[in-house]
Amino acid sequence: MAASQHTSSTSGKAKKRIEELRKQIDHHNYLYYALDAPEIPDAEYDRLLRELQDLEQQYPELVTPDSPTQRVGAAPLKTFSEVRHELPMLSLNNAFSDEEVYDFDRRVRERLGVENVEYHAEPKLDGLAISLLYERGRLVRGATRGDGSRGEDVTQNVRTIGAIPLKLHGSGFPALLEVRGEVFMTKEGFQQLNSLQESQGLKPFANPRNAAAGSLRQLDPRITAQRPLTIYCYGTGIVKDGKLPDRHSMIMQKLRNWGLRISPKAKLVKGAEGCLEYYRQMATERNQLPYEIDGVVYKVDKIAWQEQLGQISRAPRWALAHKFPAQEEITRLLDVEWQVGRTGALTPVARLEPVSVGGVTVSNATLHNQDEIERKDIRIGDTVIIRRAGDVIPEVVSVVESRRPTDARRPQLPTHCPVCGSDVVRLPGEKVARCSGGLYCPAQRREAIKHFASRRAMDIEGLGDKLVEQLDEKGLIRDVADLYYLRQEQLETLERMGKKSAQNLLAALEKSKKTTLARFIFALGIRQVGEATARELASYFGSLERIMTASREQLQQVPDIGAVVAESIYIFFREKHNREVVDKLIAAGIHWPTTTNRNSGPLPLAGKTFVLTGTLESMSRNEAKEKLQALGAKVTGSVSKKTGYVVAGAEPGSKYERALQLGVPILDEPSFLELIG
Ligand code: D41
Repeated sequence: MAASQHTSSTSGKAKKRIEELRKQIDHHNYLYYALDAPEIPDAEYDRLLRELQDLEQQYPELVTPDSPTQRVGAAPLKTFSEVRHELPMLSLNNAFSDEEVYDFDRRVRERLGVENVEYHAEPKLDGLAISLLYERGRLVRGATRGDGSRGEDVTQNVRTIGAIPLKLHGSGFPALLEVRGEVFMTKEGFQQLNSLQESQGLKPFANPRNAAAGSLRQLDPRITAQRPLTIYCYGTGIVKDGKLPDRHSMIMQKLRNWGLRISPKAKLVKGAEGCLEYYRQMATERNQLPYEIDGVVYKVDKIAWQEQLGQISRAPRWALAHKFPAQEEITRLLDVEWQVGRTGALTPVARLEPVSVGGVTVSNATLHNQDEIERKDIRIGDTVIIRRAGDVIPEVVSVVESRRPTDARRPQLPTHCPVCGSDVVRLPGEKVARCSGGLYCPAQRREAIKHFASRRAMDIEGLGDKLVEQLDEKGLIRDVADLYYLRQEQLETLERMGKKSAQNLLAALEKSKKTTLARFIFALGIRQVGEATARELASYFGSLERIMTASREQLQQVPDIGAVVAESIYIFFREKHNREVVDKLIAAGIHWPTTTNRNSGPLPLAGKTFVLTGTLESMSRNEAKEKLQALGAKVTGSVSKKTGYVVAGAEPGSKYERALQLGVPILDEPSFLELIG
């Protein structure tokens, strides 16, 4: 009796802690995914999750299906079962020209008998459409769009995607709510996945869309769990026992408040002119976006008008996809050259007859590696199809074999480095051939320096490719640390370098010394360590010293770091030359804020601007303002593109409208209270 009493009180304590942890983790998920405003470093989040996992392992009877730990991936399926969409998932009509957009707007206005129509304009993501069904706020089903009427039940896979809440946040949602959205992969996630695929000898994916589709339609959810999938929601399907706002833009804001991710780029625009302006804006931003889009979508904002317009053969009359021009072209392969990269890897580059692809002249394209050339059977002289996708380097997709000239010849992998003449070696099991010259090879040295200086690494403004080549040629820099020991009079001896530009460069170098640990680690150019891994390392270990001295096993404790990456980091810091360069850099004065500890870090809302509108129930506007300011936020009186959030209480005014127009996120009172803790 005494023993059992003891157990039940311990498990009572555990139950309380478990509930507390789940609440905290859900809160941080909401801030991270829906609001894109994380409050704590990844490492701290991981600690919470690990504590919860440990407790649940100890008390398995306390595990619930919507616990944040229940995302790891269930057992594999034999087949997917079929899902019928109660409300069909419609398709979109396409437009390719301004005229078609004017026609669309004219038809809409004529049918409605109105002069002006407001449209909700959104980026069109290149991913995979899915349906998420929430019952009393719990995710009960995820399904692919399929043919619009029937899709596949991918619930187990969808549950592994961190950006999809297992439980809706806050309150006020309908008892049954179907949310629709596009699952996709960021460009960075795609590239990392492909290098991983290649390092494991697996076939790389052709583009982020295929990678996303292939990952979601996996019979083994444990594989899906390892893929960098995310989502933006763009609409709703079935809704029961509850009401949604009467405008699409407001529904989107509601979805965000319920913890779902919606595009921060969406905006309200007026008429065809507004649509076209948005289209042009997105076309210029396209390459800078972290994910691929293939156009924009316009939707009549008023739901009553959407209903009035209805649909015609499976596509709504109230929506239009305005696509960017096709990005594939045909041209001739003139020659293949081999470029030496930062790690010595030889990459075959196609020299092409120049051709315009989606408005950009392309005369070079990547051929990836020797195996790809053989697999696609590409020969010099061939007519080839090339593709340009976003900011990715153009690639040769395939050969038009019927147009092959008789004298077409196979490209040959050189036996010696085209830059330094060292032997080219291809290790067994590796996909790429490498120059064995190491940092004696000018190409490798220069690439390492360019990478070090690049925007996402040390961000040394004005240190372009040409300058790096000159500095290297003159022997002024032998490694990245030498950059910080350059002197004004040395710089002035360079071509096209006056007094002023030399001063500017020195100032930029000085400025770059103040950095972050993650940037510094990334800048070192350790093989297999991209930006995301560098961030993980920085937040897990917190100091350079600890990263440099970590064992292979300790390195593998970091989320997403496996044996291969751990080995590469370990070896890098055991190399004498590398340690010397690091010491020399630190001696030059490179520094970063120590510890990512929440208490000593910057205030959570620093740099964010808020605008308050309407009446809050729980506090006066002044109190709200003070609370925000105490957290580092700036509170202003008018909404602009730079506004971070609009907090809307009851009966909000014109600021609310303005926020919708500009696509500024709107927080309702419960979400606001949660944000300020
Ligand atoms: O970003 C997208 N790919 C996207 C797709 C979007 N932003 N909005 C969409 N809206 C719809 C309607 C208007 C029919 C609800 C869509 C899609 N449909 C869609 N995605 C795949 C097929 C249709």
